[in-house]
Amino acid sequence: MISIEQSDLVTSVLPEFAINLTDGRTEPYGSGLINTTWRVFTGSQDYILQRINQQVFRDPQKIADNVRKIGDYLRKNHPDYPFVLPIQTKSRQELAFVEGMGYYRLSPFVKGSTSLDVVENPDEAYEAALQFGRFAARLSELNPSALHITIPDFHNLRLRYDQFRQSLIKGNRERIAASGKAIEDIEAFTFIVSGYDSICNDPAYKIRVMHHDTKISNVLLDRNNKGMCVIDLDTMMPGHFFSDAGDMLRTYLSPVSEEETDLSLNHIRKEIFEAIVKGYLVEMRDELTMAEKRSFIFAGKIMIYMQAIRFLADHFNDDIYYGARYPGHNYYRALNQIDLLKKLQREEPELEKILHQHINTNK
Ligand code: GN1
Ligand code: MG
Repeated sequence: MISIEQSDLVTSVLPEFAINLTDGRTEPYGSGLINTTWRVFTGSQDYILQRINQQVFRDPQKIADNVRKIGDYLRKNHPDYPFVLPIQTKSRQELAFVEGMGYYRLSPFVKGSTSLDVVENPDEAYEAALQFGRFAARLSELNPSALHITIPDFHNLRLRYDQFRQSLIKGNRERIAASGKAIEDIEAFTFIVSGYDSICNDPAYKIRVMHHDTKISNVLLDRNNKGMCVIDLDTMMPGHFFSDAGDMLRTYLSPVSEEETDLSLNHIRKEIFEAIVKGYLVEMRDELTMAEKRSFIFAGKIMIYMQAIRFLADHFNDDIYYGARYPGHNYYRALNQIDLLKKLQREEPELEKILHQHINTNK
């Protein structure tokens, strides 16, 4: 990964954009693992600057095209939706390319907005789920194939599983030898991969325009903690409902994140589950098929399992994708996700009851 000097951002990157940011000061911002983000302070309006990770997004222009397409669609069909328009470059592009420094995009920081790193209460989960549901519902008439696929096979669980198997063959022998229990746990959940295959072959599970990164920090809230809109459209592309619903379950249900190594703190909060279901269905009740609604919990399993195998495979592959801030970082992240998956499985009967109450009512 190349390291970017903040002074270079001000002298080489910000001048590419069609607004005057000569007085800008940048500070690292957020907690994303893939792109690098800064907040640009100007004294009045602030901005969010992001460098696109080209190892992951091989063709950043596809992101720019998608964002433009979605922006145009919303402006035409849902002008009330508060879409955060990116700032164009001097040559009217959505991305600035700077030789030796990569691709950047700039958006206004929405005044009065905040975002959260963890879901603390059901109201927050409800607001976030409602926002992701609203975004999906607003885009439900946009033909998914009109969008580029910005990361091929991003949530292809079959492929992720094959990649995990590959990492067992080609990966770091010492790390693999020390991870017997985790590997065994992963193998005990392969029914999720088969379930995923069935979903992909069943027309009752539709191809939709999905966000693919529904973590809480991608929702902007106003001063009263009401959802305003969603952000981070890098992975807006055709997909299945489980990507968005499942990643909300993965990242909101537990009071601690995937970074937590004290697994006794990981647990499933049923009231948060209920809030996610309620919030999402406010917007998506008429959009989702019955098969999709019934698979809400399975969506969570797919996404938690996928994250567990991605982390563990990366550990075996010497952390080439996610990086590691301490020895074994991706191993512990994987253990966290395996633990979460087991706990979700344990609570499933209770969660099913809650789910069915909401599917069967017309609230
Ligand atoms: C990555 O960079 P960030 O934090 O938005 C990853 C997601 C994972 C997440 C796990 C493009 O997202 O799929 O769920 O890390 N994004 C990509 O924290 O790989
Ligand atoms: Mg993201």
